[in-house]
Amino acid sequence: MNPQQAKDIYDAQGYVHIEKALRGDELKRIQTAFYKAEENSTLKDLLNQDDCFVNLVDHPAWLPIARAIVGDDVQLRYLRGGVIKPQSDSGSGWHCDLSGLRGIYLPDSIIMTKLFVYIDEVPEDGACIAFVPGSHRYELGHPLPDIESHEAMPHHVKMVVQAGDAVLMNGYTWHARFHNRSDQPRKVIESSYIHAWMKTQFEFAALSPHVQEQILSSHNRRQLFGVPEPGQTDWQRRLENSAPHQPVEVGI
Ligand SMILES: O=C(O)CCC(=O)C(=O)O
Repeated sequence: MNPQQAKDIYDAQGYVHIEKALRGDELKRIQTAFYKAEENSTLKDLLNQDDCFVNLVDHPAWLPIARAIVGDDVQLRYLRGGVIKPQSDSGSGWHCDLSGLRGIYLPDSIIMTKLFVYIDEVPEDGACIAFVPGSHRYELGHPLPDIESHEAMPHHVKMVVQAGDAVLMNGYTWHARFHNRSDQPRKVIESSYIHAWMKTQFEFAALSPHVQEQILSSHNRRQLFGVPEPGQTDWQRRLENSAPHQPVEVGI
């Protein structure tokens, strides 16, 4: 699956499953760093814990897909780890993250796309994320059905994933996390990509000098991590190898 094929699936369904996005030694390294952060209660601050988490932001398995989806002005909104306990009533209920947003025609806009990177497998009875395919095209205000369980949502598709798989989800797609009925905790790294002119949920200044150095040395990383670029407005920002920003003259 190349980035364009992944985007086509995402555009049709409102999500795309990227199988085996991480594997081998790289997956092991990230798993080990994640377990350490879990032990140290630093999952909410992964970027400061290990360079392998910084490297996830521009990872070749999904950044080209996120870039094709969001555009060349893509930037990170946040990145954090999370663990859902085994045998827990930990479902989220069906919802749409962007349903409260006004002034944008969401069925035809990309405002935010979420990325889930799975540290361990999530079995069928685990805390799977599930989607209603195509719901990212529903009209604004389309009501969620009044249902009593996650399972009762018509046409839903549950993501049963392996360690190292990733899922990209349009922020307007109907989705839910199911209760965890399995004996396994669910471990995931969640992040979100937005446009460079939007507000991030992390502070660059809160990153360690070492992490800041990793970011400042690259044009694309400066954009992805929201570091201002002297002489450029946030509207003008583009990743390298993009067509340059061309202001268009309108009106008379
Ligand atoms: O944890 C999950 O699988 C989904 C979380 C969720 O519903 C959300 O991010 O809006």
